[in-house]
Amino acid sequence: LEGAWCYDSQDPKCGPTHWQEMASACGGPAQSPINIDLHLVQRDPTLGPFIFQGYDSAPPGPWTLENNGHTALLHVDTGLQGRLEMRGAGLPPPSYRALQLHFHWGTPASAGSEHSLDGQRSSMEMHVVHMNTRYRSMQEALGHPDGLAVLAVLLTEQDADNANFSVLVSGLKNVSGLGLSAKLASTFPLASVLPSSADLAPYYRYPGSLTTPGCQPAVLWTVFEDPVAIGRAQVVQFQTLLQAGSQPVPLTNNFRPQQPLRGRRVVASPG
Ligand code: 1SD
Ligand code: ZN
Repeated sequence: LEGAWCYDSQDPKCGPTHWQEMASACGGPAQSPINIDLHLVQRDPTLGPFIFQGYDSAPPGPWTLENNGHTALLHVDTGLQGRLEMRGAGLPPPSYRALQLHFHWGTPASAGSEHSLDGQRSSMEMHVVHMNTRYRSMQEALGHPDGLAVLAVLLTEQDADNANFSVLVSGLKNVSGLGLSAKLASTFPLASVLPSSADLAPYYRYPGSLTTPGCQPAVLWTVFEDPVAIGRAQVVQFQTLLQAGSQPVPLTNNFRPQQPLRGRRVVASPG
């Protein structure tokens, strides 16, 4: 049912305008990503800080990096020992468990973030996907508006590499083709790739969806206001991944077009 979707850069015949033919929710309400119009955002004094558990140290691992033909995806959920959980920040109890992180990017000439602030897109966007621990499976979580919580981090390009991404970026050469996966040389603290002092960092919150088919409206989105830097050469490593096994066609512009708000409210963390 969801096997045939793609981005326009891969093949316009299965691009975002066709997603709702494969997954009807893609044409439904509460879709992501969106532009965040800072003048329309309301501060919500009840939104507290995040409480991150396990994000400050490198968990046991190993972590597996995968090229799934749509993105580079790092599996960070390695069971009980390295359990990574967050709560607080206006999220419903009890907690959300980190499952994976992945990226959206453009081309050397164009930005590739999914969200934007006042129309400003960033070079890349990282999503850290979390599942509500009250649900037993991804399938169950996808049926509830609070099933997932995704942390979105806007990545802005700078000349120097960001050393906190170097283990991950080094792994990309081992997953150049579709369907390849490889263990990372080491794990790293999740906090090291989030904005500094992420528990207290300002953020925007809105109810939305997966940005890929089936587009289920099951995501409480957090978009951090502060970007994280990434090196120009590191961005190129993502843009060099291939979208198929053998054809040398690079995977680029793997972001969904922005979706209408349709009456939703975006709120901002206090102060
Ligand atoms: O594109 C991802 C997809 O790879 C998968 O991780 C899904 C969650 O199961 O989430 C979407 S996204 O909305 O985080 N882009
Ligand atoms: Zn994503």
